Amino acid sequence: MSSMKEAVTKLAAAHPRAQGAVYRYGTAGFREAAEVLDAVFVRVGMLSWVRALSTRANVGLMVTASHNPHRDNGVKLVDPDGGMLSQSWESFATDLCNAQEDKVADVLERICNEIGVDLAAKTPSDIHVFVGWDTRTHSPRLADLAAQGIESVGGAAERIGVVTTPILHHCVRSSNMPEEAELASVEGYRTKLGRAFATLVRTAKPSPAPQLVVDAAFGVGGPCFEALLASLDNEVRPKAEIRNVPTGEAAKAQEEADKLNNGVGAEHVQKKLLFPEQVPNLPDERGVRCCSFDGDADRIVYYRAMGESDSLNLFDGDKIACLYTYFIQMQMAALPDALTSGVKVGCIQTAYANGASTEYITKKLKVDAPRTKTGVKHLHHKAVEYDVGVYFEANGHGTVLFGREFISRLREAAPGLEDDATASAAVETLLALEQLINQATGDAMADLLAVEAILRADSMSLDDWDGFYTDLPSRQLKCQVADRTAIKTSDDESRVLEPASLQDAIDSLVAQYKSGRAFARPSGTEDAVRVYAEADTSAAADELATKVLQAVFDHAGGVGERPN
Ligand code: G16
Repeated sequence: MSSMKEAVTKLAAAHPRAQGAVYRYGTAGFREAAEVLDAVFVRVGMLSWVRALSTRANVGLMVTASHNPHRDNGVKLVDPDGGMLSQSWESFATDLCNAQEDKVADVLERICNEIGVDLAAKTPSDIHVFVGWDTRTHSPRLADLAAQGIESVGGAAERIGVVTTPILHHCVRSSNMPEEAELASVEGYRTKLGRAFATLVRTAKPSPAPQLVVDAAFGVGGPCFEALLASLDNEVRPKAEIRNVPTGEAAKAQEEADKLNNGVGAEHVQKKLLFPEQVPNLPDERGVRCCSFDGDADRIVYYRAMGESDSLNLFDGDKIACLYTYFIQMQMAALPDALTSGVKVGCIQTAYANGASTEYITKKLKVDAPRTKTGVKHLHHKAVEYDVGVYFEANGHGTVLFGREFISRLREAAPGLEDDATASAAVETLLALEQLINQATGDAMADLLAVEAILRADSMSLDDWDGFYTDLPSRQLKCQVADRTAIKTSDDESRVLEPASLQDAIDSLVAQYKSGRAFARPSGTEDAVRVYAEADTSAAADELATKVLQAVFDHAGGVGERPN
């Protein structure tokens, strides 16, 4: 047995799979209770190095369970272009993580043979796997296991420490681009965003920065956003106050761990339509602009308390996508035809997108709005088909991808536009947006700065933004079933294929509601089935969602109490 094979087998044996565990690659990678993940981490560490060798580029591995409760953890694998691991590799990851301990080396060898990687060949000195982790108490240990996995197959792990998921994506992407390689670090991330944000704000009409309250969900976004804010020039820095930030005191570690995503954060606000704790402080902060990150800061939603009853006025991922698309279309309209001819703009959504947002994008902005399955990996994949591909999930996960050719076209044209101030400003704005908005994945901090810059640039109030369209009332619920993998859906997840009786039940329920729409799908990050319903009134949407949830419970083996 070669020494590498021996090292792999020894490490796999030292960190066996949890008894009876079947590891599934979900919406964003493996995600489970932290205590059953040791085996997964050493093995995905090994695989990430194989991926780096097969692409001859740096890749990344992020330890986080994002919006899940603190007890869970997970891994997000990042490809050389900064996107999620290619879907064609998900089955390799699944095979490796589920292999018997003494077969791990064989499965790894089989994968290497299949893709033509020789692990025994001389290790390239300039390639590594970036490893980052969030603030969960178990994350550093799991990151270390991943690094041991990488090193067991001769790879190099570059530990970048406690970062948001999008910072890790940024580092990987930049490190593989010669023109950006010097920015492939946490400091480089801040420099890049700071420069682009300053450009956008300086070209805007002068107006005082409005008050903004940020709920960091007791996650990694808190310390990272504090550092980012501190690095911005005084002159342009948003007037943001960050709340729900872990103090970092060891004595409070468990107490704060339990607060992560618990009654706070983007998932709580967007799914439950409830304010997070402490944000805003009412009634003093009625009408104040607020936003929430999720646990690893790759999602953001905005909101404010409105009216005497302090109802929640939500600006979810759909509204952010509409703001981006509207603003980009405005800049495009200011460009000479030669720069925009043949340029395709699209705004990608999922089945969760509110019908009113889709209508605004397609009818008002006259932009394509195709839908994909849930999961940014699917939206991202579609967005690259456009020269400007805006993509957002309603839960606040999204970004804008600018095609390389379109950006080159703008860069080359810029010097010749000096006599046309409007066109010149539009080019500068689009180029700065491409630098500010994360080109690899959804990024709460980058999206926050982009939204703030756009609102300032266009002198837009929250009322103006809110007035783009009125959401159709909707409700999202979830319940547990015995085996959620038994539920199969259509490609766009709008219909259940198995069990067929469940879709029949949903169809007959939807038919009873004016403007009714509903679907159910198994979550790829939690042990739950999610239900979405829309109808003409809030009460009707709530009722339809509850009835569909009951149908899921009845037809798909619900566990626990029947929802009512
Ligand atoms: C991940 C994915 C998102 C997805 C979310 C929920 O987000 O990156 O694209 O919308 O899970 O997925 P599901 O409905 O399958 O549970 P995060 O922020 O949790 O990593």
